[in-house]
Amino acid sequence: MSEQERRNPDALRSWHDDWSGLRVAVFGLGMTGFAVADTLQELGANVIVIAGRHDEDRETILGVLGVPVAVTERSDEIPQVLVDFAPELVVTSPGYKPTHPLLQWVYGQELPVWGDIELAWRLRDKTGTPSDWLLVTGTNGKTTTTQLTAHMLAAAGIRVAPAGNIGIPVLDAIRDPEGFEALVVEISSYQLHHTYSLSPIAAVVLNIAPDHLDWHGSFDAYKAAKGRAYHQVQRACVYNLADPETEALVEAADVVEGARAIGFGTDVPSPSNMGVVDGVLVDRAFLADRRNSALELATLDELRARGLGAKHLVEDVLAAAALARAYDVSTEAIHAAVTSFSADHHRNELVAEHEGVLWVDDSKATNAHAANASLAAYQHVVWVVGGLLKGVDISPLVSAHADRMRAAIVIGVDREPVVAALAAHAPDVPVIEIADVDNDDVMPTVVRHAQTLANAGDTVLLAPAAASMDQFGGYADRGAKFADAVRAHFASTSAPASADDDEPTNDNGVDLG
Ligand code: UMA
Repeated sequence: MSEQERRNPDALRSWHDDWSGLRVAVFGLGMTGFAVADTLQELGANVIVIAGRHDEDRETILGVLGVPVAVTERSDEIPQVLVDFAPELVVTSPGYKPTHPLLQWVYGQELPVWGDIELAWRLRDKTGTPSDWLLVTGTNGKTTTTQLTAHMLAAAGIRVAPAGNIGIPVLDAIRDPEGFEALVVEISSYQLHHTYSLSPIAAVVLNIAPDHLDWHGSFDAYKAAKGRAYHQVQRACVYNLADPETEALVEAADVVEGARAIGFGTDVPSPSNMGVVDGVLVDRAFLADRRNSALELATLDELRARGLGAKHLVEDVLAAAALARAYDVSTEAIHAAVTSFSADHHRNELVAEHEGVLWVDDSKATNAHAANASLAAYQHVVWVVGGLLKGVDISPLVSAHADRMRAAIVIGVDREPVVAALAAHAPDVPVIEIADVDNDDVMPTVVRHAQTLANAGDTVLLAPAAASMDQFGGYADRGAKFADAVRAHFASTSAPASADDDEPTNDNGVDLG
């Protein structure tokens, strides 16, 4: 098929445009690939799915819909069926690295490559008026901030849904029969890499630390992807006052005329920022007289009562409030949302307290940056660490917290660099390596060792600074297995305290709930 016979899909910018017959190759058959193929099929496009793994259920459904699926055994092979199909557009799943041979082939063909979120942006007018979008990205805190923001908009009576990397493909939200006025889209760096035309009402990059370097190739490339969140923002680019990298991304962004930069942080805010004054979270950005006054949002005590007292969670609340305020949500609605919010499991969740030792599941700490915030919240820890390191050097994290470590228990496939970092930067800390153990026995073994290493006043902290897929079904599975193992271990001796009992705090007064 020659170049001339290709349609230009860039002209397609609405659900109601004519997508029929457009030849689209969809890469991946996970959550994303399925939602993309299903949507495009509904629009009458000519779709083929290329995937590296079988998924029986999804293949069956697509078979019924008449969408062909080609599962390729070898990732370095360009399937002939794809070449013959001569796609006019490729929509790729976020798991495919740009260096993946399939994408390399596509780039060589000079074909447009969109992510599912680019497609969803163009289709967001399915039920009539296009939904407004608020974007949330960052290395850590994305999911909590996305949930908080959606909760704030809902408290203001706006029909809103959280979507995206949080685990709900945006295309699923777009195709809700009733439609949504607003979507709060958690967007990962992978997803941002293939977005071009998004123009959100507001966006936040919560923080930036090296992560996913194996996917992006370098820290600079990762930062560049994150910076795309601010592209064409209409009203507010929200950034972290404690993280100059985020401000630099705002400065470099090409935004809609009139869009403002709004900083958030836990110090007293200057005009145009969100911050904390005498134990009260305040908005000094979205009011007329910001030189002389500020609007109260909630108190730190109210946050603590909801398990949101730790510094990084206060920051998430401020960031969410900035997005909501940019969307004209009232301070009353924000207050109502914050005081009724429940954080998810596996985020600094207290699993048990036994003989003065706290057992905490922060399995969501899948990278060094998140583990850093977690380790900083406890005085003395037996640290359960390791998994898939994703190409990140863990040494700075070890050296920053060596003095709080009672011991380290190292799990996962990438144990060697963790053990080496501990030997180099925490030479006095006892290290136990969990090797040659079935995946189901990892956490019971961890718990047995941890109990012998922890003293009263210590915290056994699962904050692995690594992804989980080497030994577990995901961070939630890893956290659940840890919690189950802790409970099983103590079941015979005494009943563990639940996280709902008297709200324990660490020596710094930070809530663990
Ligand atoms: N595949 C291959 N080879 C590859 C990569 C993918 O064959 O090299 C194919 C396989 O068919 C596989 C499918 O692609 O079954 C999986 O696609 P995917 O890895 O893109 O995952 P999805 O199921 O589509 O889920 C994705 C996000 N996953 C990733 O970015 C890895 C989910 O984020 C997201 O919730 C979902 O889309 C809906 O938007 C998860 C995640 O781990 C939670 N995100 C990372 C993070 O938060 O750190 C970025």
